[in-house]
Amino acid sequence: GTENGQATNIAEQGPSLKGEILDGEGVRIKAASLQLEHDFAPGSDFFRHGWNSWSATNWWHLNREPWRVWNNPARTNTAEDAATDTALGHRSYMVTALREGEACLLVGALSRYSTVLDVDAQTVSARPLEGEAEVEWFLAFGTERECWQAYVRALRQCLQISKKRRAEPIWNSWYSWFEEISEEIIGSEIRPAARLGYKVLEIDDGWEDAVGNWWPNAKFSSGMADLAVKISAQGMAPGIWVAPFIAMADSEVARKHPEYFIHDGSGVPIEVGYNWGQGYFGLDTTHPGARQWLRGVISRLYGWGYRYFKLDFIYAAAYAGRRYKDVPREQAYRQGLQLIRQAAPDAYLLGSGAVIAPSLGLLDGIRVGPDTAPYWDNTERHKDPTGPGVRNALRTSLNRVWLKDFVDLDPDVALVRTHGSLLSPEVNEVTVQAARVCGVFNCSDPASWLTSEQCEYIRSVNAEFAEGKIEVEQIGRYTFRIGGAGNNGGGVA
Ligand code: 9PG
Repeated sequence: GTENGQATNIAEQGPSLKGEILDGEGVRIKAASLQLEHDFAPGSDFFRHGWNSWSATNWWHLNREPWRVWNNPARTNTAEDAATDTALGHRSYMVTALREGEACLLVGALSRYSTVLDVDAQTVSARPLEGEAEVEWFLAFGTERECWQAYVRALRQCLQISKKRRAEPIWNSWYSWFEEISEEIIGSEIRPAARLGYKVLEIDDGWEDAVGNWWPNAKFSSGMADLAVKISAQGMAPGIWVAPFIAMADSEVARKHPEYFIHDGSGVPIEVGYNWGQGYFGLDTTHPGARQWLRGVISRLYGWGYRYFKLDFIYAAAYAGRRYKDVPREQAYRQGLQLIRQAAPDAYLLGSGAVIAPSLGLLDGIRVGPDTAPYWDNTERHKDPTGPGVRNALRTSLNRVWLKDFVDLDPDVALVRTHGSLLSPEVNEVTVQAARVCGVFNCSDPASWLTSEQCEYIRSVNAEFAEGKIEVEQIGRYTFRIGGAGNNGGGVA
């Protein structure tokens, strides 16, 4: 660590420190930054944890090119932290680890804010994303399992977070209808979803006038309150998708109030990501006018009766750039989330495209991987581990199961249907098992696309999740024993 510019060699602090690291409980060091020498072999496994929900996350290898989006700057801007992304070396956020044989070294932060950890053949270097004067660092040495257990224990003690809510089974419109939804289509899904035992019906992207114009488009001419009433009448919580921290350049708020957005220093809003065939701006959640606008948007949706919010693309509030108040960007992000919480006090808040570390304690659930799709992989997206597909979604989500104590983990929808899908029934079943492992069952399959056996299966899975008694025991890095009531006698996934 460095203190007043002086480097402190922790190895010289005596055998006691080394002993603490070695006993598997770990050791804490307060410092602005850390640099450690390691003697792991050049081909050792390396754990890369990405910055936001969609960011590349995997156990990888030190002697290979870094695990990240390689060839697409627009996607780097959206799915990684563009300000710190690098092709030059292995970079992780919040926590990293090395593993050779049975030996594992974990270096992580006990912080509400993101940290940047670089690993090369000789060293691990750790620093805060935004230059806090001091971070509490955590080091553990032992087996991989001991290291993660110790880190989770320390993080729990440090952040004092416990889960408050448990996600109930959710039907979501995205992975079947995408933007083609209308009030007729949503209306026709309500009764079947209730009959299959879903407890939340979430209307995803496609209802709004435009991203930034958070009122219904012509396909929802009866208004959104009407659907909320119909969903509630069937005993489900009405859910809605909204991306409150972004707006398209031609949205009303961006045209009238460019000053509400993160800018380049001269007041010109900057592009903080790219989707729907265009770039978009990021809300400056420290700007009083922007805050009032945000409160208005969330209160309106809450007022219509929505009690489950899928808050999407929210990393945008933490994008590097200039703001009204000169506060660290992840502090601005947290202020934005706190405001949403006030405006929707008893709603379930799911964050997607969420920055992981600063979301802990504020969100009920977090999407822990990129989008899934009704196919396994898309080879046109070569070297983009953040692109849609079951493979990418499962890989990233299962590498984040250790976050389970802090927040609900949404691995994205499971698929049961065989209609309108390239997936085999075997892969479908893996997506359901991933839902059990992560604890959140989300599905977009319309009842009318399913066989009666598939309907029956979803009904039993929904009952299992509604009861909340699924027992999951992790027995390996990617191996879980799944038991508990109702799971057809359990099994190993
Ligand atoms: C609606 C969708 C669905 C989906 C969300 C989100 O990295 N990206 O460029 C990227 C783009 C879109 C995206 C995810 C990542 O999809 O995850 O569930 O709600 O928006 O438009």
